[in-house]
Amino acid sequence: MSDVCVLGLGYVGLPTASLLANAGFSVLGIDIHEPTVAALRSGKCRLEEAGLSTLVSAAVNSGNLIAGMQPEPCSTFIICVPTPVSANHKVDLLAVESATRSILPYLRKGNLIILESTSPVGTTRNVVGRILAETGFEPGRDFHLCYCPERVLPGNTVNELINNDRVIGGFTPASAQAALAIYSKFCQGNMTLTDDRTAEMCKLMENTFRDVNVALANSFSRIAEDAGINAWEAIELANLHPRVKILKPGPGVGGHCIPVDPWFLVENFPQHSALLRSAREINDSQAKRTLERLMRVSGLRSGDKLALLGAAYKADIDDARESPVYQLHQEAAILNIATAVHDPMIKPGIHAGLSICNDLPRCLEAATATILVTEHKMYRTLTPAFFAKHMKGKWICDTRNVLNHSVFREAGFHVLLLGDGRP
Ligand code: SAJ
Repeated sequence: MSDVCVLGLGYVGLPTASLLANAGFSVLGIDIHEPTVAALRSGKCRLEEAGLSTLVSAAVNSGNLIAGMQPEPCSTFIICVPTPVSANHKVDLLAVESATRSILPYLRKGNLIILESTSPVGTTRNVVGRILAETGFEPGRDFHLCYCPERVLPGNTVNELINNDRVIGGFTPASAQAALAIYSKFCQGNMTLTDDRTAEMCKLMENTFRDVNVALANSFSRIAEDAGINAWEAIELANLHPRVKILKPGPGVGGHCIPVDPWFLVENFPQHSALLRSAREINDSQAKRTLERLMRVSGLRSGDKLALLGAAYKADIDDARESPVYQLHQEAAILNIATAVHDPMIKPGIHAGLSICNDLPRCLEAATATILVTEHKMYRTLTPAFFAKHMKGKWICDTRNVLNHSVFREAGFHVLLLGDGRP
């Protein structure tokens, strides 16, 4: 019998399972995606994260981490499955419900069940707890139940799983203590105990805080564009104030967390969520606005080709989920502008209906304009001569303020910087 069963071997479940295995637990990692299970069985890591493949192979080689598609009796079950929102911004808890149901035949008295997936307030007790209670066991009395959110920044997952502080929310104080005993085996950050509902709220507040702050930066960039000011310079100067830390404007907010999680609060508390909803709407309309602005000033027209550089939702990661590149592509398609999408980190192919290539000259070929969507390191090194060799037109829109604009302008390019309203 394994000590811990981790359900969901994604960006959080896989490193968590590996860290627990390397800490000496016998771990069973479960996923419904057969290739993910097959890869783990052969010690391979399908995710690009610093230090993760070494961690995974060490865990598998030690014999402490095995993979499967069905749970087995275990002392602890950790649920790390996705909680997306639907097109109308309603939470989809199907994966949480189904992972919980898969535990039902194996639930024993004294087990500890932990939900890590970001979830609406009340999910741990009202969804996970209630499903598990179908066995006749009661949470808090017969088994421990907890909500313990992760806080890892994709791209730095392993380091942050080990070093970040954590909040551990127990349905009962004894449940929180039981989870603390597990996490303290690999987490070196401070761990603070609370109840499950407060921990759920805390996670939603963290990501909503980030979303609202990016929306504030995006609002400032829009005002600066209209006022004829460079928002980047104004933000840098405002940040010299000891209590001001304005984030960076950009083409929109991507990833599987920040554009999703605020909706969990908006859905359940609409009467108090005007600011949250507005932030979501601002961030979601950045892509459309960027394209419209480029079309207003450049010669980009229906029938032209537009190159989009960067499909990952942020720099130097291989994750395109909810990336602003999708909105840019869709808005361009509505205007009959063909797009070619390049990314140096993402495996070439079709990703959620979008074709992504890693051949930059081909992406730029015959393009009238280029939008730099993601600030990958490699894009910072590109020279005007490289663009001039491959592009047809001379328009570059920099949404991240990473290119050397004066060098590009001297070479005859028109550079449109997001947030810069100076003539
Ligand atoms: N972004 C900006 N301007 C900024 C900062 C970010 O436009 O100044 C954009 C990024 O380009 C990206 C999006 O926001 O498209 C989200 O990126 P991020 O780095 O802010 O966050 P994530 O989604 O990679 O990770 C977040 C983190 N949450 C917070 O910082 C509060 C992470 O700690 C969470 O663990 C993660 O969500 C999660 O799993 O919930």
